[in-house]
Amino acid sequence: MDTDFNGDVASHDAERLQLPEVSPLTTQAIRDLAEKLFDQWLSLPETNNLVRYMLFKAKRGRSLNVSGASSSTNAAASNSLPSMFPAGSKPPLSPESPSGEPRLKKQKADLPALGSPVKLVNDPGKELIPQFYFQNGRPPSHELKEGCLFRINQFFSVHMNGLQIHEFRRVTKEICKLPSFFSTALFRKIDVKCTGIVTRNTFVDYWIIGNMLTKDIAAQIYTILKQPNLKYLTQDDFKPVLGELLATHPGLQFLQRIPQFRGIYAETVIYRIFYDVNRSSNSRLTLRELKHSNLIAAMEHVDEQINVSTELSTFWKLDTDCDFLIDKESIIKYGNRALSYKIVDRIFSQVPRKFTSKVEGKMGYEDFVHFILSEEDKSSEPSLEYWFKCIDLDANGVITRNEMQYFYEEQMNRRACQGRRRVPFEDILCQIVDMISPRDKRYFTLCDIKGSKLSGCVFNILFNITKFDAFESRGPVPTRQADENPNWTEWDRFAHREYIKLYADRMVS
Ligand SMILES: [Ca+2]
Ligand SMILES: [Ca+2]
Repeated sequence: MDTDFNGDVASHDAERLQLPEVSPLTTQAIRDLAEKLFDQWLSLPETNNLVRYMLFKAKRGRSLNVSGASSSTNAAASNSLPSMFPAGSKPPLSPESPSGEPRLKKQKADLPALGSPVKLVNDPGKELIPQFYFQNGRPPSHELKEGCLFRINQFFSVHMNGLQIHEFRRVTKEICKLPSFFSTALFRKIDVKCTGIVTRNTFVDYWIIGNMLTKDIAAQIYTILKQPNLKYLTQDDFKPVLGELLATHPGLQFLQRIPQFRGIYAETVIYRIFYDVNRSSNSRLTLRELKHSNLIAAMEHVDEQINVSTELSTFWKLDTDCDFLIDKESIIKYGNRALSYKIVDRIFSQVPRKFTSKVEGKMGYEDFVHFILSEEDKSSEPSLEYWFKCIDLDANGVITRNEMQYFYEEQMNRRACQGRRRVPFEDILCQIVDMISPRDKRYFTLCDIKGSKLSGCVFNILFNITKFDAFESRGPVPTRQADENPNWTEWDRFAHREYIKLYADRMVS
């Protein structure tokens, strides 16, 4: 959850909060810290249980009965609260300072510094809050630390002078429990002085004293890959890991023979990671996005090379002048001229996503990967967001009848040119509304679109004539292939078809 504080701070009752005047710089630092604290608190298992419990109670309309909710809070304030709090109950509030003293002053007197442990409160009436924020990460328990040290000592006892980079993989796998392709990145992170050696002490400093041991795998990866001055991961941060993965993965041996192909392969994998994980599409992968993803699983299955080859081979087929760019005409030819001019116009207006290509009117390879993943698997969330933006002509966050009609008209005319019956928009609209079942029948929100399994078909009706025809002749009944591989996504099926085509071409030639 990204907390947006814009404007909120100013609207608080400063008297009530008893906050001293602070400079804007300090305010920003406090906001950052508050957000960090909130994240940390939110990630605790106890918090998860509490929130789940409160949701459970709220859903049943029971009083949340949270300790700390003051019975004297005035009724006017509770009237303006969101309806998730049942009538009569109050959201948890911070208790008032009993002495009426400004809270910040009191905190300064009692606590040595921010980030230090919250002191035990002697008053038995007050609830004791266990420390949940540790400025440098949660320190390991005694048992965990001793267990890890034992394994480290055992390992380094036969490598008294330390380990070189090629000897470090076992440490990465067996002690850090990380995939072995993180070995080089981890080694370089520890060997800050570039000595080419990691000793027992430097490793203990980094892994145990630095509290890496207690982080979850997402936070470990984030810490290892991140540049020290940034608060997010960039695509470049993944290059060393991908390089190592592709060089060592048994399923990707074929790449050893074509080194120039390896770079582009690594790039494709990075683009796909960002397509799936970086949901804010700003090329800045945050720890929060990383925690919500199954990145490690995705990276471990990177050997499903047929998928990656599909993106590349399709790109090459379309890039007939070999300038590594794709123009509008090429996308029109995509999928046997399946897409309408109107939708291609929207893509090239960069509505769903701004192109990374620096050449006007042309998409680069990264842009193409986003396009093809969205086009070939319309069951994925990034794809639904991509096409939603295309259809939402006025960008007001809802798709209306007129917006759909604008796209459908071209489809109807194309079908008429093929001698097919014209299906009026009104008839199609009824079907579409049934398929989406929106909350309000006057428009579709992104939430409605994501909530229906048939949204992909709706988008095909609006701008992909080949898939529209296929849908009409077959209906939304699962195909035989779908029955055989129920876990496959639309993308897997597309990649499989393309792979068979490629294989057949190779056999012929
Ligand atoms: Ca080209
Ligand atoms: Ca709209």
